[in-house]
Amino acid sequence: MSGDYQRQHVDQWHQQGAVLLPNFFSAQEIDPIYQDYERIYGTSGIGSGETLRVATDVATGAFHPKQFTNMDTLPYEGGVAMNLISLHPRLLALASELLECEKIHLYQSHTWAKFTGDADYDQPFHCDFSNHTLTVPAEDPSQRTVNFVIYISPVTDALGAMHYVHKDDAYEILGPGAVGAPPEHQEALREVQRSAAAPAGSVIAYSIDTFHRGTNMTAPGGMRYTMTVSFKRADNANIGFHVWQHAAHRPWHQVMDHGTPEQLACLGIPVPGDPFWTPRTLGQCQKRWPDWNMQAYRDALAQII
Ligand SMILES: O=C(O)CCC(=O)C(=O)O
Ligand SMILES: [Fe+2]
Repeated sequence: MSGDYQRQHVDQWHQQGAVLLPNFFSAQEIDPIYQDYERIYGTSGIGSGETLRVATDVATGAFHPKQFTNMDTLPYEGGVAMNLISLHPRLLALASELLECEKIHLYQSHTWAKFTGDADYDQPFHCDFSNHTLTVPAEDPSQRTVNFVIYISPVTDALGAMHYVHKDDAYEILGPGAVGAPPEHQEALREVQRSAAAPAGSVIAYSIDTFHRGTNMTAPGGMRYTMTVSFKRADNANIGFHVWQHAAHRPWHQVMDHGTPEQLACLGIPVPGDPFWTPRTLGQCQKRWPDWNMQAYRDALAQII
């Protein structure tokens, strides 16, 4: 890590549970991904493009299956940029820094395209732990998660920017270490909420114990393209979301053929020099992925035997 700027971000993530990183990725890095999203999801939804508001018995937003459409999981039916952004070296460096650990795993990577009118995207404040662990968020920050939302298109408040609450504000309302926000406290949390609105290429980093919520799309004909990308320490079996190995029929070659050993290690693939790599496993793996450049793995083995 270099520079005070990043140190300040790391400190803020630790102290407040969330940090917004405007323009983390350049336009050159995001443009090809935007084009893939445009091809895959289009630029308009299934409805009129007018804001949809679903009346619920709570005035504080609700989860609804319609919010969770236009999503896909790594590997993507897009180019190399789209397939490797979740494992971008700068993202990995930041996740390692935040988790205070060199060995980290990518445990979640999904796209999400939202369109005004396709759903009422307003959610109550919550922490993302109920489908990331069978337990609760750890007290030790390095046993928690780093969750990134990458903005592929600009995200304004009218385009459903995530809203979040700093830890000290949340704990003042809910009590220290709280991970749930009952309906009677939702209004108070809204009074101290912050918006994660930012340009395309920006990233919001939060964690498994950070209070946040999705907000509704109100810009007529609006669209929001994001990717959700989450990391944990490699040795943390308490956290999970996707099982990469399960998606054998998906376009893994985009990741395998272009990922570095460091990037592939974040998916659980043993690094060069790991005892997993023997002449036999090297040969069989190269046969399975003929275009994977396995030179680093071969070189490391050659040094050992
Ligand atoms: O998409 C967003 O802005 C946040 C959504 C969210 O927090 C969730 O679905 O858990
Ligand atoms: Fe969430």
